[in-house]
Amino acid sequence: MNYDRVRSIDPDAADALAGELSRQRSTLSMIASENHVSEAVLEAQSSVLTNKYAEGYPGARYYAGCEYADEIETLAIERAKALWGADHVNVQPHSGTQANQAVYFTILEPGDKILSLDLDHGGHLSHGHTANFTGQLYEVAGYQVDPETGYIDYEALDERAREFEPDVIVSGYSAYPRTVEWERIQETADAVGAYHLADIAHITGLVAAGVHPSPVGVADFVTGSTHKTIRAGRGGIVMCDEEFADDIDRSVFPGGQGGPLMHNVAGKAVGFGEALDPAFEGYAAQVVANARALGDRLTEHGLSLVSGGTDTHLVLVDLRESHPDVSGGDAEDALHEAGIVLNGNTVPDETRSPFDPSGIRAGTPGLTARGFEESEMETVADLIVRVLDAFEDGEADPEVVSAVGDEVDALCTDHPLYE
Ligand code: DSN
Repeated sequence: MNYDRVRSIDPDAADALAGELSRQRSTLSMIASENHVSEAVLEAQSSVLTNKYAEGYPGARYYAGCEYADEIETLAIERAKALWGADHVNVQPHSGTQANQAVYFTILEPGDKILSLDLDHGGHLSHGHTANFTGQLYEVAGYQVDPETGYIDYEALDERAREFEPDVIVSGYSAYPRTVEWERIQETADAVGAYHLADIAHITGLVAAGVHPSPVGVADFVTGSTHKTIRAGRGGIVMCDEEFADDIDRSVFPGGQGGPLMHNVAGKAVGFGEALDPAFEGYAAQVVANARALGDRLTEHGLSLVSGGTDTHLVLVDLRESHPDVSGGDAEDALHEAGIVLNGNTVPDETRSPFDPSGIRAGTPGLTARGFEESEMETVADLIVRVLDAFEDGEADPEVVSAVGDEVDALCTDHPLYE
């Protein structure tokens, strides 16, 4: 993989592209929402379909010359149906947020009510945050995790729903490490006459592989992204029953988007095809086993995990007990310096700020794609703790950071990426 053609006309852009390739090769990507796609998906995403306008849907486009766009989109749709078992799938959303937007546009009017998990308890901006269109167009109330257990407080959710009478309850989260009980939320939605949107953006691949229960067939709408635990390149999807199919399609295009990004749809087709291979189940199971190994080892070192562990691809560490003088932001910076790339994250009942929160979130999809297994995740946990323990007066000892960086280099060399 090189960027010679770019370099011949644009050395600055080539430097940035080559720099990013080198960064991914030489660091441990542990941002829970990121992954490394296969070279086949990369090739599909950088294909000539980037040149094609294809407003509409297969067989009913607003432009000529869409025969291959139709083929690739149909492949993506059929493969998605096989992976998740939904009646109807729209593969055009540019991202998970655009997938959620399509659902809101289908079922809500401005001023209608959304009930969703608070952002600092693991929710997502597109579930009703004031900085997002959802918080500006709709009335939003929050539910929370139980402060004692870190698990969703389903009883409190039910009570809140009965008081607030939402039009939609949103489940599915961006920093929640535990299995979601879709049926319990559906019972509440039924009791209050609300729709149920399950946003499985983070766990799309885990659900496809059957290592997390599926909300398909339970919730009215299921949205997801295609680049986190499933390795199909950037984008979103919406799934629903046949009864909402036409409305969802109209809400995606022309309601919320223009022409689909057909090169991304091609990436989805190829990535979904890869996920239909039985080997993908092994990958997804390893993602979870790796997250558990990481979490267990961090706990052995005295770190506190929100909910005490994980059932998914991520762990959320609350640093307040073990490292009260280290903020999530400072931890993120020092670990980044050592080549471990994760993010500072808010924790339930956050006492700092979203810009410099009290926790760190770490995920295993990317390292698992590079072939890491449990024993190496334990080594990674040891490295993370060495950096956290090296803090004094708000700064990590540079010698420790550098020594950890050398060990990160060795791990990366053992697990080459895009050779
Ligand atoms: N930005 C993603 C995450 O990190 O969870 C969600 O959109």
